[in-house]
Amino acid sequence: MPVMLFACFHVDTQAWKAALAAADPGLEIRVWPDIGDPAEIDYAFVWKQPKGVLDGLPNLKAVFSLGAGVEHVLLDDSLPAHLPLVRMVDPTLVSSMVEFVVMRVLHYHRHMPTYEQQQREGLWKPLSQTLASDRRVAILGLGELGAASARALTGFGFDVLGWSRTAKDIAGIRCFHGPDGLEAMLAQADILVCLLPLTDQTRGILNRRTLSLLPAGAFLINAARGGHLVEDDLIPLLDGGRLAGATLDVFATEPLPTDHPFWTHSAITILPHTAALTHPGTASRIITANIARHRTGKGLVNVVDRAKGY
Ligand code: NDP
Ligand code: OXD
Repeated sequence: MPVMLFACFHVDTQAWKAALAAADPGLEIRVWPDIGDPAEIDYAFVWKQPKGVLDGLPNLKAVFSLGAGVEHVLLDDSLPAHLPLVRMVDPTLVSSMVEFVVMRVLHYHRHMPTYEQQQREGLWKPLSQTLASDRRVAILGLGELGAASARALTGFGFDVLGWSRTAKDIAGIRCFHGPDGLEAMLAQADILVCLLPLTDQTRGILNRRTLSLLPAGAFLINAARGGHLVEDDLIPLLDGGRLAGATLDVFATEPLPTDHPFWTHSAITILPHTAALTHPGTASRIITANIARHRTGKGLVNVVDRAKGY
């Protein structure tokens, strides 16, 4: 019977244990720190784990991340260099993120911040409505989440732009890549959505310089990682009118400290890292199917490329 170390933090452990057991009754789950004999652990399942949880597991065969983003594992020195690291790729996660992105893009597109302010003032004042085809929505990252969000936005008729590391050709999306492509795209982005992995190349990519390339009055939606945004740069850009608003789901420090100035800024919407939550039921079936592949020698899917960092 394969044994899995469960070292996922800030999640409902009982719900996950039940979902994993339902997906594969033959998988034994050991919840960290009660791991029993370390030599019996075959697989580890991690999320927001303290550094070092993967130390001293001589027969570990693969590590699974509860999240699509894996920087939390790659930064942990206890991750053995030779082991496959598998990230979460789940259609349920993708559709949750698409909902989130569409929700916030429509919110800004349809002037909701202004209407909410007008309501507070008791002001009845219709605003002119920009056509979706005249609203340029740019997505940083055209992977599982970015490409699906881009496609969904084209369904509303938005002018959708997307940026990736490698060149892409996606029907209905104006695709950019590389550093030059980034600048060209930012100059045309009325609403900018970040769905990049956090790597050495993307850390701090949302900063005073790059965000100043956006047309004045643009909106930012960061649903990727707090490390993408240079937090100190945001409020001056909002107060100076370069940016009109920001939706932030992720932060450099989570939970966001109670005295952080983002909490009280009227142009910032804060979410507690819930843009797309990994669903125990669907994700457990995906992980156990992947383990079954591994055990029959077929090879794991969704293995992270350590050199790229995602
Ligand atoms: P993928 O690995 O599928 O896609 C990543 C995309 O980013 C690819 O298009 C890739 O380009 C692009 N990219 C990576 N590095 C660069 C770079 N240096 N320059 C330009 N483009 C780059 O990731 P997912 O779509 O599955 O997830 C994206 C991120 O979303 C996760 O890493 C995670 O941080 C975040 N996330 C946040 C959640 C939340 O609730 N807030 C939930 C789930 C994920 P290329 O295609 O050329 O390789
Ligand atoms: C993820 C996340 O990476 O939830 O999946 O942030």
